[in-house]
Amino acid sequence: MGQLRTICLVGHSGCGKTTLATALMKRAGIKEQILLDASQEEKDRGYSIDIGYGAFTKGDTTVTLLDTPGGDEFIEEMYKAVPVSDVSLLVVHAEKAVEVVTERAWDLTGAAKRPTLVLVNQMDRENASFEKAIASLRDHFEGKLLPIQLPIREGGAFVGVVDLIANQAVYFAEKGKKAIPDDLAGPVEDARSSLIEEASTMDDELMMKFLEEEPISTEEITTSLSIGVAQGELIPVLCASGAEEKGLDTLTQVLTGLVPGPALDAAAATRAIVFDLTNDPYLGRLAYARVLDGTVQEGKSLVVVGGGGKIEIRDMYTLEGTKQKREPKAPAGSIIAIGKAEDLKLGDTVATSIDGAAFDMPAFPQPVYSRTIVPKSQADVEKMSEALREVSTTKATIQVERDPVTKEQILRGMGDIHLSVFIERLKNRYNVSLETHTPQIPYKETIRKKAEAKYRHKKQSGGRGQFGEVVLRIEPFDGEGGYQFLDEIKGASIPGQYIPGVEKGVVEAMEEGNLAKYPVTNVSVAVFDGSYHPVDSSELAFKIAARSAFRDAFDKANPTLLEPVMNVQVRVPEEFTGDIISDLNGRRGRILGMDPAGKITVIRAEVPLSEMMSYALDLKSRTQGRAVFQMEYAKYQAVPGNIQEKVVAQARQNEE
Ligand SMILES: Nc1nc2c(ncn2[C@@H]2O[C@H](COP(=O)(O)OP(=O)(O)OP(=O)(O)O)[C@@H](O)[C@H]2O)c(=O)[nH]1
Ligand SMILES: [Mg+2]
Repeated sequence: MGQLRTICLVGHSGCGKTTLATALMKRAGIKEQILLDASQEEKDRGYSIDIGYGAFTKGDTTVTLLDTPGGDEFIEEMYKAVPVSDVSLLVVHAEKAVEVVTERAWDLTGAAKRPTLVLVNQMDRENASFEKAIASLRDHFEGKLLPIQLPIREGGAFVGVVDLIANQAVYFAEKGKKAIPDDLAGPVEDARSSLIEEASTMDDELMMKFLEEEPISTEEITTSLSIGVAQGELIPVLCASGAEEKGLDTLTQVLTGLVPGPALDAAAATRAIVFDLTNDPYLGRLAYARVLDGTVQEGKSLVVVGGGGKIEIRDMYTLEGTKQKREPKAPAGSIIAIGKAEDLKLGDTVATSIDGAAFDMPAFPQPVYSRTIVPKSQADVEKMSEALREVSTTKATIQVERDPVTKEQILRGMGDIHLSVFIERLKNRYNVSLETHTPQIPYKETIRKKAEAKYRHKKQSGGRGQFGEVVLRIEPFDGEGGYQFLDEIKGASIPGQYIPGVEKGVVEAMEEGNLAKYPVTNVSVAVFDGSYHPVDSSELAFKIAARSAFRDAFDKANPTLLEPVMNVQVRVPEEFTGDIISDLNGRRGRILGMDPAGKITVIRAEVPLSEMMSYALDLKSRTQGRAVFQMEYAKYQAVPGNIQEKVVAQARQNEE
């Protein structure tokens, strides 16, 4: 059986990953149409949105490519692809060098100490510079970046590369020509000796030879380098042009030769990790998985580790070019797509036994941008929830939620482009049209002091009347659940059977609020007196009385608006720290701390949610996309008086 390699392409949007992956497959002899950016939204926009899957075979090695999008709002795809790849191919634009997502990709691949290769791509461009790209990489990143090639340019054209390991040139147009151009002799010698020096740190024998200046063979360098790559210690740097299909054969050789294959056991108990879900237009829901151990077979069933259900493997696919083909048997190291597996979730480990070891995927970033979504027509209302569910289960950073306070349907994502793309997808695939607007803030109401009120509900017009009188006291309450109800009736001023009615009335009044129609919280309510009528009293009458009594007491208890406050963490390059802090202050933020981490500062703050609604967009424009942030709900806190006045006035206006 042949070898398997899984390679993820990561890097900033526009560096040429999709073009490169397409060219690699084409050169490897894939005859059928290759289409990585296959979805309608990708075709319309001209960039990648989902992981693109493709595979080709070179010699006895089958290479599966995972082409990730480089747009920062689509970052989750990188979180899916990197952990299941044998090597990350970090692609860098030869004119632009290190960009924002290059940094993000570096963190994600490097943090895991995984094998990584860097490719300086688009070397055909007029102002392409391998040297500048390397300098930029070294400036940004700590790590042993080792050029294993140097580009050969003639009259501005990219015509070949010097293979520093073999110490010979490769010309794209002339097979067999191997002479290193004279003007490169010096740079080649320098680059080659640092390459050998670094490689020799991986192997004592080679180190001796290096120190004694003995001749060193291509094989010896290759062996030591691949040890360094396997450990994530050495990071080879190559150059190519995907669009002009230059440097791709050597790249493929390195990817299949230098990069270590998976040390996996095809005979062991079966285990696979589900790292991506898609809705294929022809095949329906597909769960992409990497086989970790053993062999996955059609017709056999697996279980979800940790207690999920049984999964029948009915339709299984691997890739040939970008086409799925049925595959009855996939050994460890394979990337497979499991069809008709509606029950599988992102991050599920499936195995022969429920006690199999779970494969831990890194935690996905949390969505930081929210919009309220409203169906455009009645027909959209009916299709919306199904469509939203289909789309959101495939994406960890797209979440749909109904806000319990405002009752709005909220779509969360990473930014405005991200949400627009998925709203387009809902239209294209499910014919659902949605409008979006800024979500309402889920304010709450509370009181600042103790108050009492009495309310008598009495109706005696024909037939049976209604009667109930409630006297209650409310006061601020910090205990669990934000609410407590006390029955302090002594004697029988309100008979026990009506007390549940009283509580229902209180709860209803609390849900409705009485300041700006937001729910009331942090209140203790004690009913301590009242009166009843032997014939006309009922649970309903007491409910009505209690509701009004609560409202009256609430109005007297110095009612206050509370707003949600978020725990915010911003990671910024240090030069933006001052600017970002003063901006957070301007958003009524409270800075909790600053942790410098290399060239990055992590700022921690508490900021009201109402000030964060467009932060994802504002932060990006303030820092040219170089800062990222996370936020999560922290607590509710009193709104300043002037803002409370505005919110209350707005609520009154809405009511009219
Ligand atoms: N001159 C030149 N242009 C290239 C090369 N590779 C890609 N391009 C162009 O650069 C643009 C972006 O290429 P893509 O391959 O879509 O870039 P990507 O990295 O996949 O971008 P995302 O999917 O957004 O991450 C396209 O217009 C390509 O034609 C190259 O090697 N040389
Ligand atoms: Mg792409």
